[in-house]
Parts: sequence; structure tokens; C-alpha cells
Amino acid sequence: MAPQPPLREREKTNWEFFLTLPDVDGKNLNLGAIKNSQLITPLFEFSGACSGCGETPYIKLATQLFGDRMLVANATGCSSIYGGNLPTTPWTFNREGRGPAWSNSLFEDNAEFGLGMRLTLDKQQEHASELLAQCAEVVGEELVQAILTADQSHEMGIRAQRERIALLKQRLQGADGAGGCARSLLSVSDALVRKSVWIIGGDGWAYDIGFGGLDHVLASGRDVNILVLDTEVYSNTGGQASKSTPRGAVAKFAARGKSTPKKDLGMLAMTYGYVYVARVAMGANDQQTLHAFLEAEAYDGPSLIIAYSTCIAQGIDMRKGLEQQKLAVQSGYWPLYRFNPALAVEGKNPLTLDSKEPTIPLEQYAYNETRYRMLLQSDEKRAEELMQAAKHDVQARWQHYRELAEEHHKG
Ligand SMILES: Cc1ncc(C[n+]2csc(CCOP(=O)(O)OP(=O)(O)O)c2C)c(N)n1
Ligand code: SF4
Repeated sequence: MAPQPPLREREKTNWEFFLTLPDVDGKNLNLGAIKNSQLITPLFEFSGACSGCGETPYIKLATQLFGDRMLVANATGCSSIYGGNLPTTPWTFNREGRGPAWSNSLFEDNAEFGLGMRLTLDKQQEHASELLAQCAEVVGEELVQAILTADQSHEMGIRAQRERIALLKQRLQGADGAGGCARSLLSVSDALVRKSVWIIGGDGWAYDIGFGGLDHVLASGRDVNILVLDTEVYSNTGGQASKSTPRGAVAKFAARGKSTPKKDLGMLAMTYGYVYVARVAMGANDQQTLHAFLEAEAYDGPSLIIAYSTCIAQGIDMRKGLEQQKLAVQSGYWPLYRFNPALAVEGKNPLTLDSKEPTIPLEQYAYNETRYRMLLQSDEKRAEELMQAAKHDVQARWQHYRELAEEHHKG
């Protein structure tokens, strides 16, 4: 430890230099490669989360990929607290002034809150398209058609549309005497650029208290992206058990170790058939995480990403969070997969398993964590029984996923 003021003086100069470094423009980069994605400036910085928090890297990644067009509905929980400790906020904007629009509603209605953002955007876009058609004489038929038929399913398409909208604004501003049509269109023309709606929260929200709404939003078929930061407990209120807590782990309200297995939220969502679902763990496979985020966002429908998030409530060495995620995957506890309905439309198997058969025993992963180890100390017999049951859960789930992944291929 050292007195802070002299350090601050020295770091001020470094910081000022850092701010002069140019931002990397993603225009000519393949953002599907992890090293390129990490060159892009994040629009989420300096959060108040615990050191080593496993939730924040996923949010940071989302802002690197989509931050300049993101709207975020944030459920109450750790992410709304470190993401909104007002009057400061870690959500920021780029040098062009674009950044995520963020808001927090309630713990129990966040999915519906985000759906409202989607419906509003869709309505605004519809209204702007109608006005554009009415203003064709002022704008020019060619530009009208180019805007209305633009392919905005990828980054380059969105950039091209932004340029068209800039040209549209120029023409509208110069259209003296065109009357209400030009003025009205000018006020809503930004709605013609595709936006990305993200509904973010923890497992207490997604698996339990907000589940009814989450299910409703998945069923709606609307183009939203749901990111579940799965710490397997209610972290922000001190670690209460949720339906995501695994069998055998100790948590508040599960002091003798949770006796029932973790709810399989991903499998529930997959049964719809038209929901994109991915299960990711950045520490185990960062490239798979990146693929899942890009695919989820590009999918024109509801997407659900369930992200393994290490947390102080699990009782791990937070410096080794990424290694622990790797062990979770190697033990088969956390299979990585992507279920992409767009593949089914092409007659392919929508389910891709992205991790291999378990290669280490479950104990090697679980007993690195206090939440499992403490039961061994307080009630060894019960700990062993629950561990056996948990191993069975892992085997059964793995086999089920593998069959699903192979079954469709045969078909
Ligand atoms: C209806 C309702 N019940 C309880 C709370 C209190 N509360 C705020 S955050 C939170 C825990 C959130 O847990 P989770 O969704 O898992 O997110 P995490 O903190 O783990 O990221 C609870 C219980 C609340 N805000 N609203
Ligand atoms: S309690 Fe857990 S989820 Fe919350 S900020 Fe700390 S490490 Fe992250």
C-alpha cells in the first residue's frame, strides 16, 4: 500500500496519453476473430463490480460488438448496481457520440420492459418507412428504395445504411418548402438504422422471478437478445439459492446443499424451435462465446445466451475464475453449445455441441469451490450422496445433448 495522491499525479499523465491513442475502426476487421474483437473500444468501462467478477466481461464484449446501436433493458441485480451506480455509469459512448441506451426497470418485469423497447423501435421504423415513401419526390426514388431494401443483417450493411441516412438528412434539410413530410421524416429518420435490443440480468431474474416474462418474450418471436449472467445464486442480495443453483451446492435457503438439480433453461427455450440458444463460458472457449454473441445478434428472432459467470458467492479464488470455467466445461458440468434455428431452415441440425466429452471427474471442478466443499465439512455423508447424484445429472445431460446433436444429423 502507498499514499494515493502521488500515484494519481503520475497516472494522470499516463491517462492523458492513453486518451490520445486512436480508436481502432472495425470497418476492415473480421470481428469473428477474438483478437480483432478485442481491438474495438468497449463502451462499458470502470464498473463497480467485485475484482474478477465473471459477469462484466460478457457485457464488455457485447458493447465492443454492438455498443453503437444497443438498447439495454437491465434487470435488477448485480449488473444493474455496478451498471448504474448513479450519478456515475460505466456505460459510455464512442467518439461519434454513439453508445448503448441503458435503463433498469424491475426485477420481475425486465424481459417485458425490453420487449417494449423492441415494439417501440419496430413502430418507429414502420412510421419512418411510410414517411419515406411519401417523401419520395424530395428524397429521390433511388435512395428511397436503397434505404427500404437495405440488408442490415451485418456490420457492413449497418454502416452503409448509416451513410444513406446521413445523405437522406442532407436532402431533407435542403428541401425548403417540402412541408411537413420532410420535417416529420427528419425527426424519425434514425429509426431506419437497425438497432440491437439486449435484455440482461442474473439467474434469479431469468430462472425464477422474471421467468414468466422471459418465457413470454421468447414465445413472442420478436428480435431481442437475452443475456443471462448465470452465477447460480442471487448474488446481489448475498447468495440465495435460485432454480439455477446446482445439486449439492450450499447457498442461502439451501444450507444442507441443494437437493434438486439445476433447471435446464436452455433446453426449455430450445423446445420452441425458433429461439436461438447458446450456452457459453468465456474462460473455457472465448471463440465460441464470440460466435454465440454474433450469431444471436444476427438471428432475426429471440435469442438466449446463458453465460457461466464466476462470482465471489461461489467461494473461488477470483484470480482463477477463467480456469474454473474451463474445469466446469471439462468435467461436463457446463456443456457448451449453440442451437441455431436458421440451420434447421437449411435442413441442417440446429444443435452444435461445442465442448468435448467430460475428461475430468466432477469433484476436480466442484471441490475447488467453497459452496461444494463446505458440505463435505458439515455433513460428509450427505455431501457424498449429493455428489453421486450430481455426477449422474452431468452424465444424463451430456448423453441427452449428444443424442440430440447426432439425431438430427442422421435425419
Ligand atoms: C420483486 C423483487 N424481489 C426481490 C428484490 C431484491 N433483489 C434485488 S437484486 C436481487 C438478486 C438478483 O439476483 P440475480 O438475478 O441472480 O442477479 P445477480 O445479482 O446474481 O447478478 C434481489 C433478490 C427485488 N428488487 N424485487
Ligand atoms: S457479487 Fe458476484 S456477480 Fe456481483 S459483482 Fe461481485 S462477483 Fe460479480
